[in-house]
Amino acid sequence: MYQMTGAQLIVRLLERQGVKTAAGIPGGAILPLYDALSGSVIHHVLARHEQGAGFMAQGMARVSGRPEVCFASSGPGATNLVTAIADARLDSIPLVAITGQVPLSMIGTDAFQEVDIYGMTVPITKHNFLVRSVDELLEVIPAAFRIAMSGRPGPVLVDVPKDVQNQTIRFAEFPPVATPEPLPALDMAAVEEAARMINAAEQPVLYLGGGVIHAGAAQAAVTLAEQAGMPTTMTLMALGAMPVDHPLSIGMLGMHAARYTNFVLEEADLLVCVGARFDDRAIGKAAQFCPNAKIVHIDVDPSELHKIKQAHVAINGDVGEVLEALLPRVKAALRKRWLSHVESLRARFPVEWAGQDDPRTHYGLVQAVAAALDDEAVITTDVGQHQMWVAQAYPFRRPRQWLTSGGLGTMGFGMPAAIGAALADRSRTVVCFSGDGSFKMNIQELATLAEEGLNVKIVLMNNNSLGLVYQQQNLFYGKRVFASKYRGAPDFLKIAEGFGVAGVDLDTAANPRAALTQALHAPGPCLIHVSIDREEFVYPMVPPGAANTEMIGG
Ligand SMILES: Cc1ncc(C[n+]2csc(CCOP(=O)(O)OP(=O)(O)O)c2C)c(N)n1
Repeated sequence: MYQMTGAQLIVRLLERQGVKTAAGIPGGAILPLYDALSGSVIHHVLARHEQGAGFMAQGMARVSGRPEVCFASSGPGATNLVTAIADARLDSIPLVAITGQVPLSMIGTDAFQEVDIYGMTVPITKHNFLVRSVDELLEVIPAAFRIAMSGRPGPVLVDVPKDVQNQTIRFAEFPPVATPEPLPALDMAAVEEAARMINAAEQPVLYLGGGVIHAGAAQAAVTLAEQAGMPTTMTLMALGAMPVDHPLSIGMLGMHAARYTNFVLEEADLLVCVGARFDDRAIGKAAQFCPNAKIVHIDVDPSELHKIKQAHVAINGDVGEVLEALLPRVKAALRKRWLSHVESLRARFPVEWAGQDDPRTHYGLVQAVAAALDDEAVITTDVGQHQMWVAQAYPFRRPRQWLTSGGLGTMGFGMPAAIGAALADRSRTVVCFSGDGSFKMNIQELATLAEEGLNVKIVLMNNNSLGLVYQQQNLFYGKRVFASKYRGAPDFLKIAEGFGVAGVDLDTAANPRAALTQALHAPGPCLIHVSIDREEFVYPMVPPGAANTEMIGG
């Protein structure tokens, strides 16, 4: 017979689940859990803001592919987690958020630091729990992990009242360690039909989404592309699924794609969509996306099928399993005519990265960082122009090399996610490309970074503005620039120094390339500061609401 408190039980269940590291901030309503955590093998990372803790857990999960854990206290602690949870939901990241709550008898009394975090997170979690007795924990904690990792991954919140944490439980056996639930059997008739359509197509395109990365199916997707001679495009979330320099890669599609990529899609007669969801940033105006193509849609989440585009064949299942089932049924094809047409479009609309030889320009900086690192490095970004420049110009070559907030587009994601990535695998160099607007949204996590001594390099692309907003106002609001240029200009290097993080200023470096390389290779955290011309915009660009073929610039 085991006997322990609810708090101790939670910690034991997390340990049994294989949790090695978790991030959070304590407070009154979660102190029993923290007390139990103090005696655990789990490494607790003390974030400086709960949103930072949520993104650290996300960073770990995006690298490991496993559910990772964050903690917050009740009330403001819990509400500070909300953005990171919503972000995990939109990018399908397995996350288990555990919050403290006021004692059961006080719920509903507007007690100190009481919020209904259960109610608030209903629409942004895959599932959530309010635990009402210590006995429930035996089921709820494993269930949280099982739900987070089964099928389409996502965030689960477990709200645990303080008295439940303090209750004593006696039990005979620990529940089994949670594993993903099996998926329904594949519809083999649909697989056969998809294979027939691929074999019959003359101008097929493979369209890969983040689901390919989550499912560990990148290699199978590349094999399918090679076998069937299919040019392959990737969403922002799928970058790295096929190496960018693979001859069949036509790069990212959508709002900031290369021109030729969107033109290739325009001419497709079959679109094989794998683990992607026809997001508006990827497809532009839905009615005009791939106007001539039949659609095969493969997704683990049945609610994505036919949601935005009616599929001719829809297959619900693990995308890796579906691809393995398709491969023996898909004929080897060279598709010389189609591929040479794709090449002619590529040659007609060449991708050029202006200033690419100068590490003090936006593209040049991205390429100089890439040149200094190997493919083992992990790259995170914040949200804005810098995010799109990195997506366009960084040569991603492997799954989970690239962590970005795609669905929610959350400024402040980059640095705590980079901390999480480094916590998940301390052997890797992690680079966070940030903008000066985004960086300030979780700048306090420099303290956490310094404390943990992680190998995280922040490349701060400083245009002293909310660049992407400034760009939109210039292009679509008659150049009426409002609330997007900063008047103050903080000294980021001094701020970093104040937090105990070393810095390098490429603006003043005699040899910026050498200084960059040295900073990237020196162990430990570092802030690499570069001024970027505010008038540099992200091109090409599909104007909001337009079709992908109506790109401007570039
Ligand atoms: C939390 C949050 N607030 C507001 C926005 C809207 N937004 C998108 S990009 C952007 C500007 C980003 O500025 P910065 O981080 O400096 O990057 P830059 O575009 O200059 O590269 C803003 C305000 C957002 N995405 N996230």
